[in-house]
Amino acid sequence: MPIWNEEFETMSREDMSKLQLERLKTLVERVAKTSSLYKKKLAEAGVSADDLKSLEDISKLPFTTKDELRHNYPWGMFTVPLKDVVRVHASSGTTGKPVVGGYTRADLDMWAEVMARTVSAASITADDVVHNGYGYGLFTGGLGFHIGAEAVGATVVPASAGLTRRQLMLMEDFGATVLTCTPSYSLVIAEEAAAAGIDIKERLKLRVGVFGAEPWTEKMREEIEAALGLDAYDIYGLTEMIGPGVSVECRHHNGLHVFEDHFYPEIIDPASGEPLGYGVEGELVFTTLTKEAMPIIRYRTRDRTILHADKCACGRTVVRMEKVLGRTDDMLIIRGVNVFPSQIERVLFGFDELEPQYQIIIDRGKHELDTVEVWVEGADDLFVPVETANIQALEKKVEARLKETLIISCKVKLMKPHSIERSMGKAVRVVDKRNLDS
Ligand code: DLL
Repeated sequence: MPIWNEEFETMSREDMSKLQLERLKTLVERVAKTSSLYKKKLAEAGVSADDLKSLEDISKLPFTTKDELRHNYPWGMFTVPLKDVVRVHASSGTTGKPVVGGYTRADLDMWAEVMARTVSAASITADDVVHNGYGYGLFTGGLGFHIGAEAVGATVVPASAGLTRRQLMLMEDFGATVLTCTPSYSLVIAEEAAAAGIDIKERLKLRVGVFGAEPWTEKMREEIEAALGLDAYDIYGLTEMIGPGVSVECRHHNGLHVFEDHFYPEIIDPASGEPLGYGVEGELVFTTLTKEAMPIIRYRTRDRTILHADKCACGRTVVRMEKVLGRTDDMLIIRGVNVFPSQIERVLFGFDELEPQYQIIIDRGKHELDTVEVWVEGADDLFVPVETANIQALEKKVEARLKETLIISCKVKLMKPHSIERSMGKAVRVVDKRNLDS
């Protein structure tokens, strides 16, 4: 498969480091003049561009947090006059104000470039019909994929999310070979097809899917590939950096290639902030090396992963990040015990009788005691005919496995297929009723 930009994607480590240091110095020099936030932060840290002698010196620079972005809502993070900002996007966010991203014309060109690299890594070419089921609008997914697929000359169908039956019809009629949407929505499409008696593998020509914007496991990849008959690629990105286009898998599926000439990645210890090396799990931090409208220094993503620097069999030399392992801030504290939703998911996915559709409901019961219910859908044959004893036995088995892993007890409720509410975008996995007001 062709590499879109050989020069940058296969650059030697030495040349890449040199380029990154040059770009980092230029960035620091510029924000010290154009951003009141960074002017203050750099002065407080007592650092200037001249102190950056090697890339390791990046650790002298202060971090940027999501809270700072929120405090500077809506335009406070921009370092160019608004007349030079030609587009804005925003992440939805469940509480408070959204996080805004702004783009100059040059930023949009850079986005098209990294998205062209992205879709090329996922083996998409001018011969493909790309059915784009990411939401169009403030969310970066729809328009981000749109410009990348157009840049490589593919035929783009800007379907956006929703109206699932219609999506199936369009994919069939237009001969879609590629599907792009959230991994959870791809399963909604598969379910809708099954319910309508449509054999996707027979009637559709899908060969590739590019799924991201939310965490998904290898087990989910297997389910999606089997249900839709395609090769599923993971793509990662965030509004604060650019949207999608930060990293993507190639056909070897051994981590996501980071376009590090634009987004410099680091892994840090989330507690101390100390940089950790390659091969160690920690929090992912990014610096935008080339963005004009909204440059960000050392942004704490809260996403947990591991970086690798060895060359990939595809020929790319850029750093790879493993599939996101979870978030540092999705930790739930239940009856004083730390619980990660990803631990619960791993237990559920260990049972063949269960489907990858679940929700974790946390509430505060009598005597201020937290309760956890795990709702998970069972496979069709568990319910036809309904064998209450079997269902209860399975619930007990899952409860026991969860207790072993989490230490605390959860109540498991086995649900009929399709009974947990589906999302057209990112799936809602945790419903914490304890702090709905915050
Ligand atoms: O989700 C951008 C995007 C659109 C990525 C389409 C991929 C495809 P935000 O809405 O700002 O941006 O959400 C960013 O979503 O910090 C991660 O926690 C999560 N996330 C994104 N991609 C992945 C992924 C877009 N592949 C936040 N795996 C990030 C796990 C992901 N989590």
